[in-house]
Formats: sequence, structure tokens, C-alpha cells
Amino acid sequence: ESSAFHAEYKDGVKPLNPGENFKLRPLCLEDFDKGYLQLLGQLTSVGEVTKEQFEDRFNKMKACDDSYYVTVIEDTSVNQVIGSATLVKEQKFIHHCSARARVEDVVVSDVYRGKQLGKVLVDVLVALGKKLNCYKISLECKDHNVKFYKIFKFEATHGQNYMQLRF
Ligand code: 16G
Repeated sequence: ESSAFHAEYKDGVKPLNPGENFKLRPLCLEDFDKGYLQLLGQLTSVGEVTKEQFEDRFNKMKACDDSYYVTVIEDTSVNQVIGSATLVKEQKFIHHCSARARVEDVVVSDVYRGKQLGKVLVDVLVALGKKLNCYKISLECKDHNVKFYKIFKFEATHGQNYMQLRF
């Protein structure tokens, strides 16, 4: 079956209506055939991923309770996923066994930009992170996107660096 990751948004999280023909919802298995991976390909390298590989990864993520909140916007007039963003919740011992969240893989299809869809996605993830009792939400982004994330009150943190080791 192809049920969504998180069946419903938590009580009290009311996403902005993205407008007619645009449906905001959790990722589902059918999204493989609705251009989800092609959309991610506008963000970074995806590579060849078969339907079986996609389903396997989807099911693994879904099996992690209260962890992956993969959110998409579908243009229902063409049955295509045209925007996506993911909230990942990570359990912690610190802050009284709290949790932190990360905003990941924010992408809106190039032909749909300028319609505030990115704002709709990040708005709902921020509200969700708050509702899920995360004590902070973080993200990493390119310089030219800093202005966009400041709208939601994300700020660069003095004394904290984003570091990585790539393989
Ligand atoms: C950006 C994304 C990150 C994504 C990465 C992919 C946001 C806020 N940040 O940093 O989530 O995973 O790009 O780039 O969407 P990479 O392939 O170079 O890791």
C-alpha cells in the first residue's frame, strides 16, 4: 500500500493553502511516477533510481517513527510533484530528551518558481517542527538563499560552523 509518511499534519499545523490545483501533502509511493525524483534532480545529483529502490527507501524512512516528514506539492492538473521539502527530526538526550529538526531538500520546479510555493513548504515545516517539540530547526543553504530563509527567522549563527566531509 502507498499510504503517506505522516498520515496527517499534527493538530494545529494548518498549512497555507498553496492555491487551486496545488495540493500540499506527504510524499507517497505513487510520487515515483509523478516526477518526484526528477524534481529532486533540480536540486542535486539523484542518479538512476529504480522504482524498487525508491519503494525500499520510502519504506525504510516510513518505518522510522516520527522522523521523516517528506512534504510535496502536487499540481493536480498535470499529476506532477512540483515542489518538495523534508523535515527530519532527530531524537536527543540533551535539553531534557528533546529533539532537533533539519529542513532538507527544499526544491520547487523551475517552471513553478515565483508563486511562493517555497514559502508554503518552509512555513509548514517550521510549524511542524514546533508542534513536534523540537528545540531548534537548522538548515544549510547556498549564499543566495540566505535572504529567503531569513524570512522565516532562520539566522546565521556566530561561532557555529557548517562543516562537512564528503565521500
Ligand atoms: C542544500 C539543501 C540540502 C541538500 C543539499 C544537496 C536545503 C535547505 N538545503 O544544501 O538539504 O541535501 O543542498 O546538495 O534544501 P549536495 O548534493 O551537494 O549535498
